[in-house]
Amino acid sequence: MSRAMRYLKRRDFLNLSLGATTAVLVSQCSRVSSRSAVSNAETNTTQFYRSEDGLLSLDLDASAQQLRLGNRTANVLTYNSQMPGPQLEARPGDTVQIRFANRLNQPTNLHFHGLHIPPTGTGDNVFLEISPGGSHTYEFQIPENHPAGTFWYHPHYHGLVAEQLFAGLLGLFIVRGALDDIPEVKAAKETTLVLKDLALDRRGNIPNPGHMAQMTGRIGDLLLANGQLNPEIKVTQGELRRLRLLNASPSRFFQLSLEEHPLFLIATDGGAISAPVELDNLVLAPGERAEVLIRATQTSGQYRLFNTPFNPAQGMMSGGMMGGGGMMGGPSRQRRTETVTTLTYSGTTTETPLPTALLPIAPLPEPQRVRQFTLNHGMGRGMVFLINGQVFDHNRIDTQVALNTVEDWEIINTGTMTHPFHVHINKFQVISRNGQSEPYAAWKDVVSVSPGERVRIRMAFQDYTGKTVYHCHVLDHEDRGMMGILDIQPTAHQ
Ligand SMILES: [Cu+2]
Repeated sequence: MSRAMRYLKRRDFLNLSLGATTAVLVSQCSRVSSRSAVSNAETNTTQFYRSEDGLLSLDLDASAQQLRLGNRTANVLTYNSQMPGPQLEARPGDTVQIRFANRLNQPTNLHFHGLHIPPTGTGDNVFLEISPGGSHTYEFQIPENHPAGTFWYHPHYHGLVAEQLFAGLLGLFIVRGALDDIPEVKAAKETTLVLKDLALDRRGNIPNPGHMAQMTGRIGDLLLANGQLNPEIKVTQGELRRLRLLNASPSRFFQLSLEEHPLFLIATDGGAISAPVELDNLVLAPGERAEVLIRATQTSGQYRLFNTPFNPAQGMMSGGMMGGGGMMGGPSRQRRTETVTTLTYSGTTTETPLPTALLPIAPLPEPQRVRQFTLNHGMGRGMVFLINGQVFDHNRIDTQVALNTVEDWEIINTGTMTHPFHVHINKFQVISRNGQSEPYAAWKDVVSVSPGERVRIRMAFQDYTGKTVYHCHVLDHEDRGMMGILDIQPTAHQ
């Protein structure tokens, strides 16, 4: 099917679904209403938007919808009636225009996770409040020197971030560039895998997260890949397959391994690494992305991509502090190994080799300043999560930096749970973890910091001034205070 045809089909469906969307809006319930009438398996078909002649332009709305999930119905929140939302693709230098409409019954906004774009105005402005029935046109340019990589968009309205993402509001934003032009990478077939958990009660509604979620964040027992349960990926013997992976769960960590196939890591949050790194398993914290190559070296059969239990309290600490998935380790349902997706072999093709080199990662200059950020939790009105002893305050600037400077930030976890620390707008490199350097250089925008760890990251503040945020990407922790405001000042004012 051509892109234009797919688009037309989608438009037809969207027009049909508008009546149901309006019915949901009438509902006063802040949860997704079970009265919405749409039930169409086609809603699981991802819509694609690619830039043309340097422009990526689209309408995007957020609305409550009823989707099919296996043999059950799911009352979820969607972008353009889809979960995940439309996949957006652009190239460095392109202009992006997104005419966004809020058809939810609560405020929302959009965050473009990982993109290096202005944090203000019509850019990656997380301080915007788009009211129910309101709209906003996001418009920005992706810089000419922006790395190729796997980025994504989701709501960032403080207090509702975990709830809205968990309910289904997310989509991929892919930037294509130099990584995609490396011959072996270009020759590889590409499959995107958006991993996200979900919970549904017997009526297909998302249940209240409950008491445990105050600590661990909300965790669902359904593991979805591209909005489906254990979808099949068809591969051909000899081929090289590129998987773009996103952990879009608000709180759940994934630990992935593929039966009989090593994973060759080629890119992290911020794009390519310098050469493929062979991994037996890959841990993705909430918000993290990775791209891996898989050599289809088997001849036939089916091979499962497993998610094995990962205790976010133990994190990467050897032996673990809590042992045996104790209270902080999350609900027991996290302790089962589950299949995320299944590779099925059929046919044979000429073998594509692995690339030997990817893209160099230049070290950042020595920092002008070092700051400390201590992560912990405490009791306020229920559980609260703290950075340097404080909960988030809209009216307080926590950290002021100067444009065109380099800083080291030490993220110190004195609590009992792992916190994936995320900074908006500028990517960083992890310099050390408890004094030890990382096994390979990589561009990151999320870094997991386990209990007792001290992680040093190095960041250059480039191109854009204004206020933005850093926060824990266990989004229930963020909604409960673990966020700070970063103000990037013009150099002249320092
Ligand atoms: Cu956290």
